[in-house]
Amino acid sequence: MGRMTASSGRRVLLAAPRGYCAGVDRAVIAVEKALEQYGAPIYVRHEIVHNKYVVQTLEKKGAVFVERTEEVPEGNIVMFSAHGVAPVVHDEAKQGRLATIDATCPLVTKVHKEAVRFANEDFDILLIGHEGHEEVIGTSGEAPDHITLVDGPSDVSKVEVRDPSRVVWLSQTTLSVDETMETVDALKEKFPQLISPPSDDICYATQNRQLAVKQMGEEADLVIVVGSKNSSNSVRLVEVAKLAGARAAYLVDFADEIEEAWLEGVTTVGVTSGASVPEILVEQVLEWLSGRGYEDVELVKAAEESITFSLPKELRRDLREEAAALVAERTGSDRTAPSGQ
Ligand code: 0CH
Ligand code: SF4
Repeated sequence: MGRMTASSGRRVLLAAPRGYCAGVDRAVIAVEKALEQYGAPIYVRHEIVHNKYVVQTLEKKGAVFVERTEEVPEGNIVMFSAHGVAPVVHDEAKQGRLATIDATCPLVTKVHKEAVRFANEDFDILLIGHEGHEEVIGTSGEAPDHITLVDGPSDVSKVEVRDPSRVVWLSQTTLSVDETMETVDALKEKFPQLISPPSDDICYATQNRQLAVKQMGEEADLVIVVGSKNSSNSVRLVEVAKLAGARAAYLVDFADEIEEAWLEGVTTVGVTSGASVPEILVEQVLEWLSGRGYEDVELVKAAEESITFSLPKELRRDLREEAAALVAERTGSDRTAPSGQ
C-alpha cells in the first residue's frame, strides 16, 4: 500500500461470496475426473458452465463440447451440463448408444422435480425465466404441456391459464431476485390464487452474489463483474450493481478487456464474479487494478457459504463398458433382424 493509495483514496471493494458455486465446482470436477478415468475425448453436451475460460481450459485437456446429442459418435460417453437437460435428451443419448454422466446441479434437478409434481397434479406452471436459456429449455421439457414461460414482468399481460385456481410459479435458478419478485407480484395480481414454489428456486449462490454486489454498488463508482456474456447469473450481477447505485458496471471475461477510460474519476472500484468464474480471473483483474493505483482491497462480505455437492453417481461405474454394451446390443439386434424376415 503506497503513499499514492493514501493520498488518492483509490480502493477496491471485493465481493464475498463471488465466483464458483457448489454446482459449478461439482460439474467442472466431474469433467476433469471423467477425462482422468476414461481419457480424451469426453463429449459434453452444451458448455459445462457458461464460462469461456473454463470451456477453453477443458477443451485443451480433451473435452469436446457439442450442442446436440446426435453429434456424439455412438459408443462414447456424453456429459450433461450443470444447467440440466429435458428428459428427451436422455432418450436421445440412449438411442445414440451413449453412456451418460449427468452434471446437472442438484438445485436445478430440484426445480425439475417440482415441475413434474405440479404437472402430475394438473397445475398450470408459470416458469419465470429467460427464453432460450438452456436451463429453461431443460425444465420446460419435464412437462411441456403444463408449462408456460414468463420472461419478466412485461410478459405477464399475455399469460393465460386453464384454471386460475390451479396455478403455480417456478423459476430459473439464476434470475435477479428483485425482478423475479416484481414478476411474481404482477402474476399474483392477475391470478390471486397463484401458489409459490415449496422452496426458493433462485438458488443460494445467485441470491448471495446479488446481496454482496448490491452492498458494494451503493459505494462503488465502477463495478467490474468477471463472467461470460452468456452467463445469466453474471449478467444479472451487472444489472443489480447499476440498480444499487454504481455509476457504471461492466462484464469482462478477462482483465485485458477492462478499458482505461472506465477509471476516469473513479475512486472506488467494486469487483465480483459470476458463479461459473474461476478465481484466477478475479486475481488477474485485481492485479490489473493494482497496477493503476487501486491496491487497497476491502472485502464486502454478505454471506458465508459452506455447501458442497457429491460428484455425479455415474462416475463410480465403468461407463466405457456400459457404452460398449449399448453398441453391442444394437449390433446384435441388427444381425438378428434380417434372419427374422
Ligand atoms: O447463469 P447461467 O445459468 O447462465 O449459467 P452459468 O454461468 O454456467 O452458471 C452456473 C449455473 C448453472 C445452472 O444453474
Ligand atoms: Fe446450482 Fe445455483 Fe450454481 Fe446453478 S448457480 S449450478 S443452481 S448452485
